[in-house]
Amino acid sequence: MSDLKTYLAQRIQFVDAALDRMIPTAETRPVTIHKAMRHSIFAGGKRLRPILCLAAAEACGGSPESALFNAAAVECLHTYSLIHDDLPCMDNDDLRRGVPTCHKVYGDAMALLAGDALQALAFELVAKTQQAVRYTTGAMVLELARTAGSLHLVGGQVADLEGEGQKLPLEDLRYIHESKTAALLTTSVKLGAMAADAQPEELQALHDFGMATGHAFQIIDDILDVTQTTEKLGKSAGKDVASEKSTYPALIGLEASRDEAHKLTEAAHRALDVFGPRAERLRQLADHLLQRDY
Ligand code: GRG
Repeated sequence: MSDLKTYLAQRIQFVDAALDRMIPTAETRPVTIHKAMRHSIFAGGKRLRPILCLAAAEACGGSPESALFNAAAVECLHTYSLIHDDLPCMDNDDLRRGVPTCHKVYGDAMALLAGDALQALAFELVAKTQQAVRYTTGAMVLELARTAGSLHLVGGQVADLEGEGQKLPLEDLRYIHESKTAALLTTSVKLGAMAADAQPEELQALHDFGMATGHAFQIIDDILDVTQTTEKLGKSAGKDVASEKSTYPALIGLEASRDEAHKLTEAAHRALDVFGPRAERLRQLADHLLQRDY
């Protein structure tokens, strides 16, 4: 097995080449919208969700190619959520992935539409995934739809916006993390597993893995917001304090937040026990998310 750094670099290349093929070119009419979509997609994200999707497919005995449409789909959905989250009517951010946000370059209307188009494209891509024995393509579309909607991503964003300026109980914060962050990470691994025709107990294990890893991921994200610079993160640091958001560091402090993220990563490892050595990459990825510094 290649070392994690090489693996990540190769996987980013593999995913980026697929996205390049699957998203209309910047010369496709109307060019502005395709330029705007490509601006945000190719600004240099870490590609964690598609990488997790492909690694989950492999843990279930499938090929990365079988899950490639689903992997590209989760990146498109994720990028749509970032574009909309950055709009002036939401978090109002100028910087994302180290470059000016979509609306700063293309204006609010075009950024809104670029997000809309990426979300539609995400569903188109899942719909192109070949069905497996246990999972129809419709079941995969349903998996993404539930996560994108008001019970998860959108719902989490609503609770997040409504919670600004308030000290939320930890239970509410957990709900926000599960909805706006862990749900899409979970769907990423599940869509990889479904494309690879996972056994039901493997799908359940990956659900548990995704929720634990996703929760840890958001806690780390909140820690980085107060401990890292804007330059390092490629997005504005210190936003949570400025917008008086409840976060783990704000509610329980940095050390206890780190402990919590560690415990969740241990739980993510335990969830993978059913796979034995086949899930080694997923274990490495969970550790990588815990140790990341941007
Ligand atoms: C439906 C508009 C809308 C929003 C849903 C997902 C979300 C809620 C908002 C996006 C912004 C945000 C703070 C999301 C939480 C998850 C998170 C930390 C995203 C950043 O993910 P990374 O670090 O980003 O993987 P890159 O740029 O590397 O892909």
